[in-house]
Amino acid sequence: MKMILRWFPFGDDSVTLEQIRQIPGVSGVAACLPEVPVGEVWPLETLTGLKEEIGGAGLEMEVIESVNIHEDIKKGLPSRDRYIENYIKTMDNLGAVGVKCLCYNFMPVIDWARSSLAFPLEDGSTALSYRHSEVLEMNPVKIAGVMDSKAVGYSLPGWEPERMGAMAGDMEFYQKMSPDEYWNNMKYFLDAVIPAAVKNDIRMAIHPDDPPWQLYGLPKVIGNAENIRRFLKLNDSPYNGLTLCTGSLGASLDNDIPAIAREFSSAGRVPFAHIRNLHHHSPKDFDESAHLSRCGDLDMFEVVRGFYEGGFDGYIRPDHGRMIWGEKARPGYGLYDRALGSQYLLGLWEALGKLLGR
Ligand code: DNO
Repeated sequence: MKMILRWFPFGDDSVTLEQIRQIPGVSGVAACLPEVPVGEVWPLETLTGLKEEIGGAGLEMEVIESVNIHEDIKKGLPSRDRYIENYIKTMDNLGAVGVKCLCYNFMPVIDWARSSLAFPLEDGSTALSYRHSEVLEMNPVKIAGVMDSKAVGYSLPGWEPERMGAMAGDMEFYQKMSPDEYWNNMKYFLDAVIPAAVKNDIRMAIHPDDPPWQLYGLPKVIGNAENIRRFLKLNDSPYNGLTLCTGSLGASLDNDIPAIAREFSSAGRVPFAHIRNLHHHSPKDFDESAHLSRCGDLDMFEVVRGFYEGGFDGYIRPDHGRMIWGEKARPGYGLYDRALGSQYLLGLWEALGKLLGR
């Protein structure tokens, strides 16, 4: 298992590589190139430079997060082949710089949704929060504006400006698409890219839908164990895997997160885990809490035990953190609370190792 943190290059992050290097037990970062428009090839020279920068700080760049999928692929349009070709070229470039895991998602139009990016918690910290009725009241175009205005000057992953222009039309397009058609489009993509994943030794890791329930009539696909099983069967290669995000899946109280972690880790299909906790006010209203079990609804010992006993040997990131100690940073991605979360998760991992042996 390797503990990493998400990091945004080219000055688009308040957190520095030097700071990340000083968090005990953190060996690398999940990097990205948000400035490359969706559908374009991630240039080898830029990736090489990025790897050198990260390596120069004593960290690894084995995970890349959010090589976003062009909407035409999700829609199944004839132009998808061109975008898939570009995706494969990007994978070849990632393979050339030693990337081992690629986290992506197949959510239509919007990546993740929250009603607040700085909801005040009782202890004076702030966190991302979700109130179902508020999210429903905002149409997706409005929510995009809200997300942007609250991002305190940082780009928000998944809310790239180029997507926003086409949003209204995309929304309409999906209203007419059947869930099976959407699944077929996913299979078409997987069957095309998995051979490139095998060739480059890059494990593909799809991120679950966040939240894991339907919004605005859009197809939602990866939200529970049954859908994950169906997804993994679409292409049975071990290179077709999952980013097991405990916060996204855990938003639904119907999901048994320790069991999900155990089942899919045992099957060898979890190259990457995002591990965080949530506190629910009702089944569809929650705040992103501190990582500790007592701060949220997930029993983090049992969650981590599920991964451990399932033989998980991928990458973990503490996912999001609250904003604490007056930090000013990209919502969810400050230094302090993620560093605390990483130490807690590493502590649980060490204890499990000593108790259970490995
Ligand atoms: C949100 C992130 C997601 C994730 C993408 C991967 O906090 O976990 O934006 O990076 O879904 O493409």
